[in-house]
Amino acid sequence: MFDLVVRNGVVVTASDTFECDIGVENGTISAMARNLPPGEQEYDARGNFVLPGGIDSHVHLDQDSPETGAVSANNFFSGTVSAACGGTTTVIPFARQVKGSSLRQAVTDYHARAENKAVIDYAFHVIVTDPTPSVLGQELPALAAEGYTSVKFYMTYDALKLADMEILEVLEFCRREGAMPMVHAENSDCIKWLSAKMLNRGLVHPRYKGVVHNPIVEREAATRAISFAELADVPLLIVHVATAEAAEQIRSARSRGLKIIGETCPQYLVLTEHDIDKEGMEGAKYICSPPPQSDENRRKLWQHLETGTFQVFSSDHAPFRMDSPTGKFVQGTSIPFSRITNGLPGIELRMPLLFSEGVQTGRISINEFVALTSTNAAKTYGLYPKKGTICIGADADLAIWNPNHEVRASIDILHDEMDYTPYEGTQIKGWPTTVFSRGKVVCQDLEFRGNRGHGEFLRCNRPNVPRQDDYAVTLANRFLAHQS
Ligand code: DUC
Ligand code: ZN
Ligand code: ZN
Repeated sequence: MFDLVVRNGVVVTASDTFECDIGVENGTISAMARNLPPGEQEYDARGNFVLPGGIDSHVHLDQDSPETGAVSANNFFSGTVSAACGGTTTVIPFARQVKGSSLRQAVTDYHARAENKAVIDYAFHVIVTDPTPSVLGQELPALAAEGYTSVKFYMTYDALKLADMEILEVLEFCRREGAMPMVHAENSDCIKWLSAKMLNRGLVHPRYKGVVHNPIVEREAATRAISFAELADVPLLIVHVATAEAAEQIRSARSRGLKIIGETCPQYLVLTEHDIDKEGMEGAKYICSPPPQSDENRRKLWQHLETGTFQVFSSDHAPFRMDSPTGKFVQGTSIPFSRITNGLPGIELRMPLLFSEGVQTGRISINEFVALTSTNAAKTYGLYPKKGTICIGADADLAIWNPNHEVRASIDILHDEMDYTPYEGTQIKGWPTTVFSRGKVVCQDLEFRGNRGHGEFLRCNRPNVPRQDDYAVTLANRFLAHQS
């Protein structure tokens, strides 16, 4: 007898859409067929899609800023509750090295933050800020062997950024060990130079954040990062791509056969510079790096999403409250745009926003939605097929998706302990009404129903970066999805 049978749903993976029941034993999928025998628990998914739970592979949970004193609004409990209630069943936050201390120390520290709190499964990327010989020679190889197989580095922020030689050394490590490098690609000096120009003229309103992060700033860094990856002969994921200019660089690199992977986020597909332009300090709600850009840029990013430039869609959830002395205004309430804490919340609305704005509008197929929100991240970070798809042997992480359920986005319905959502008032059509993590209900009808500490640490295998045509969902698939 199964522990759980999910019946009568339309199962969707990155490649297929079909009707069948799903039998679950000990948290994993053990049967997929029509008319399965009964389970101890029965769930009727008739009229709904059954999707693999989402993987949010770019989230900052309980990640404070030692430089400014800003404190994340989410610990691993509230952050993962919020994720689960939006259809996500795996998160990959960061363990950030503080310059001068060890990476191992950072990993130990973040484990302590997550243990007994996370309600869904989690892995960690490491952030390298100080690639000393012992970090490169001992710590990183040992951590990769233990399941930390993705390494993020920055090209901006004084406390975080690496010099070109350091970047090449990190990429060399990734090549040697088969680890996945990820980069925040923005040119630090361009930002500083433009910021000084604005501030010297007294141009301090949040709107100037967008002016300073001119699209050239991201394009310049993305181009160089791609060149470094080509030189080191290693795949590279460019995180939170905000501009069509950087997306063009990714597309061009991929067309040359390089394994350059692009990630974008809801804020770049839904928000624009008009949001940052709001009265007074309202614009602070939309301050992140890189910030949303023009309407035309947003339109082009959608085109890039539709045509395969991006493989991963993450939230870059970085929650800092407007009303907290350690939030957006930790450096003061009358401060220029450059001193407002960077980051937007988005972990809960990531999947509903893309479903509503992408699938319902016909911009992407539901299979592409699954690929972008779950499957491709699992492949990229070595979690596939335990996570990221629906197949026999996979974890029973399932999001029962009601395509007709309408929700008006509002801070009142979210679970992330924030005092605002940048998407307030947005009408969303399609919602994950029940979410299972390893066969256990974690969320039902927008309410958390899981258990603190249910989430387990996932050791990532070496990434298997697929060739381009394995990532791409075929046109035939898209055609079929639109027929149904
Ligand atoms: N930018 C980042 O690089 N990280 C978190 C938040 C942000 O806005
Ligand atoms: Zn970043
Ligand atoms: Zn980030």
